[in-house]
Amino acid sequence: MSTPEAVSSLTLDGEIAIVSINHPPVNALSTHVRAGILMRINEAVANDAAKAIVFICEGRTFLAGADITEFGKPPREPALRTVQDAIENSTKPVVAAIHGTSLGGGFEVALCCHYRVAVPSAKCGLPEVKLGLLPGAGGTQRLPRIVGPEKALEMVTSGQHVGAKAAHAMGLFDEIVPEGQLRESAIAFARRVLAENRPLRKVRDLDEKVQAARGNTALFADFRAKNARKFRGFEAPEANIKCIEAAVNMPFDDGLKRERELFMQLVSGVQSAAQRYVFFAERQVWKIPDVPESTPVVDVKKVGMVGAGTMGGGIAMNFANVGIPVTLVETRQEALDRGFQVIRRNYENTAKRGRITMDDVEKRMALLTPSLSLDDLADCDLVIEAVFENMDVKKTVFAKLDAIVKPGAILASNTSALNINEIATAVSKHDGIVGMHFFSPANVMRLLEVVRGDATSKSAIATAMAVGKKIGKIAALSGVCPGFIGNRILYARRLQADAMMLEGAMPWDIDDVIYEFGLPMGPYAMSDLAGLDIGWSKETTRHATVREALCEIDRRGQKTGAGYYDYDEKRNKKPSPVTEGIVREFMEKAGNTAREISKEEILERIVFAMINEGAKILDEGIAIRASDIDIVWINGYGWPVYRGGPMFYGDTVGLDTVVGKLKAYGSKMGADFTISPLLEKLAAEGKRFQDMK
Ligand code: 3H9
Repeated sequence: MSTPEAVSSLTLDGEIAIVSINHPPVNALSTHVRAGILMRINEAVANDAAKAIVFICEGRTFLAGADITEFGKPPREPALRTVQDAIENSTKPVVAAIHGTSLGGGFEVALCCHYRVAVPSAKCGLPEVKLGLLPGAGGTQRLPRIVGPEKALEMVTSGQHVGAKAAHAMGLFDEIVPEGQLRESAIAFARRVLAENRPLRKVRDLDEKVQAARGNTALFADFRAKNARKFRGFEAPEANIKCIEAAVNMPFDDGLKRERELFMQLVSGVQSAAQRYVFFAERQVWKIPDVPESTPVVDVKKVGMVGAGTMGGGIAMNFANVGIPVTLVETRQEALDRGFQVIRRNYENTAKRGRITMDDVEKRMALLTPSLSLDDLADCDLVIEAVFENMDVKKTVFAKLDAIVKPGAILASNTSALNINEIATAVSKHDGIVGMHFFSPANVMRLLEVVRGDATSKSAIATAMAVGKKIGKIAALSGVCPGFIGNRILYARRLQADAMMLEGAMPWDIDDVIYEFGLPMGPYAMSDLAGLDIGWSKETTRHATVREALCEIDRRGQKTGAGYYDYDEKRNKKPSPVTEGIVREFMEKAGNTAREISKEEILERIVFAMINEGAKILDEGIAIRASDIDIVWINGYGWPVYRGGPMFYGDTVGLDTVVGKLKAYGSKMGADFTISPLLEKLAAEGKRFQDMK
C-alpha cells in the first residue's frame, strides 16, 4: 500500500532541494501523490538550507494527470488546487523537470511551477477532452496566458500531445536540456535562476495575450463553426471553449471558478463516464486471460499478402508504414499493377496533405514487392490471405500455402464472416491459422478483429495481437461465429432496420435516427457507400428483397450514382422516389399497411437488438468481455465514443428497461428473435454488463 512518504522524497544538492515523485506506472496524481508533493514542497520551503526547488519524477514519465480511477468517487484531501497553490506561492523558485508525458493535471501542476525545463523526447498536453472533461486544475486559465487563446483552443479541444520542440517555441517549456541529463540540467537551471535573481514568475499574472483577445467574439464563433462537424454530439469541446472564453474575458480567479463549475458538470455526466470507461476498455482489450504476456510470439520481419485488391493493398500499407517488408501476390499482372497504383496514389495523397514526405512515399513503396507466385512467400513469418470471400477459394489458397511457407509461420485469413475452423482443415498445421479481420479502408480503420479458431495456438493469437499493436491497430479477440463480433451485431441491426422498412419507415427515416444518435451514417447510407451488390449477382437475383430490386435496376450504391438514395455529382444524397416506390411494392407484398413509426421505436428496436446480440456473443464466449464488444463497435463502425459502445449504453439505459422494451415489441422483433438468457438474468438481478467478472 502506497503512502505519501513512500511515493515522494526530498533530497538536497547544495542549496537546491529536489522533490521527487515515484508512483508507477505513470505517476498519476492519486491522493497519496498529491499529499506527497504537498508535504515535500512544504518541507523544502521550510528548509533554510534550500534556496530553490527542482520538481522531478522517477520512472517512465512526469505526472501523467489526475488518477482517472478516482473520478466519480468521494473527493479525498488534499485537493489538487491546494498542492498547486503550495507550489505557485512558494517563496523559493520551483523548476519543473519534465520527461515522458506531462499531461492533464500533471501539466497543470507544471504550469504552477515558476519555470519548466524538459528533455527533447518529452511531451505535454491537456488531453482531458478525450475523457469527456476539461482541464479542471487551472489549465484552461493558465494555458492561454502563455500560448494565446487560438493555440489554447486547439490544444484543449483536440487533446493532442505537444512535442518538446513545439512546446519550447510556444513558451510552455523554458529550456530544452540534453536527453538523459534532466536532473543535473534542472539543478543547473535552478542555480542560474538564483544567480541571476530571476523573479518567481507566476503564469496566472501574465495578461498580455488574453487581453489582446478580450471582447473578440468572432474568434470563438469562427472556431465553433470550423469545428462543428468534428465536435458533433460531444459536450466536452464546447465546455472547453467556454473556459478559454472565460480566460480571455474574466479576471483569473473568476475564470477558475467558471472552469470548476463546468468541470463538475462534465465529470458527473454520462459522456465523461463513457469516455473514461473507453479509456480503460482500450487497455483491457489486449489482455487475454489464458494467453499471458509471456506467451512466445513469432518475430514478424516479413509479411506475405495474398491478394492486392482494395483490402490486400490497404493491409499491406499498414506494414510498410512501420518498416516491415511485404510481398503481395496476385494471380494476374494486371491486377497486381492496379493494386500497386492504388497504394501509390493513397500514399501520394497522404503526402499532399503534408502527413508524410515524398521521400517517405518512396521508402514505403520500396518495401512492397509484387509477385505472381505464392512460392515467393516461402520466407515470410506471417502470410495474410485477402482473396474473394468464398470458402472453396480460400481453402485452395491455404492448401497451397501449407506446402510453401516455412515451419512456424503464421497463416491468417482476413475473412469477415467465414468459419476459420473450416479454413483450417485445408492445412496440416491447424494451430498456426488465425483470423485477422481488418476493416475497410484497412490503412485507415483502427479496428482489427483477431479470430481464434478451435485449434489456433496461443502463440498465433499472441503474434496476431502483437502485430496489431505494432501497426497501430486496436485489436479485439473474437471466437468463431458467423460475422464474428462486429458483423454479427451489424446483421442484428440490419434485420430490425429491414423489418421496419416494410412496416412504414423509409430508409432515410431510419438513417436519420441513427445519425442523430451519433453514428456517422445509418445502415442504408452505409450500404450505398459499400455497394449494394456485395454478394449479389445478375444471374441469381430473384427480386426477393428491396436490395435485390435496386441492384436489378442498376442502383448499386454511390458508385452507380444511385442506391437507396439518389446522388448528385458531388455524392450528396437525397431521398429517392424510386426507392420509395420499391419499398411500397414490397410492403404490399408482405401484406403490410404503412404505419407511422416513431423515432423512439426505430432507435430502441435497432439498438436494443444490438445489445441483445452482444449479450449472446458474450454468453457464448465469442467475446471475452462486454467492453471488447464496445471497442469493436466504436473503432470499426463509428459508434459514438461518448455513448461508450452498445453494451455500455445498455448499462446506462438499464438492462431491465432493455428487456422490458424488447418484450413489449414482442412479435415485431421478428419470428426468429429471442431474448438472450444472459441479458434477462442480469436484468432480473439488477446488474450491468460492467458488473460481470
Ligand atoms: C485530469 O488530469 C483532470 C485534471 O485536469 C483535473 C483534476 C481536478 N489515471 O496507457 P498505458 C494506467 S484527467 C489512472 O498503457 P503508455 C493505465 O490504465 C487525466 N491510471 O501506458 C495502464 O494501466 P494497466 C489526464 C492511468 O505508456 C497503465 O497506467 N491525463 C492513468 O502507453 C499504463 O498506461 C490523461 O488523460 C491515469 N491518468 O501511455 C493521460 N494513465 O497497466 C492518460 C494511465 O493496468 N494516460 N493509467 O492497463 C495516457 O495517456 C497514457 O497512459 C500515457 C502512457 C501516455 C501516460
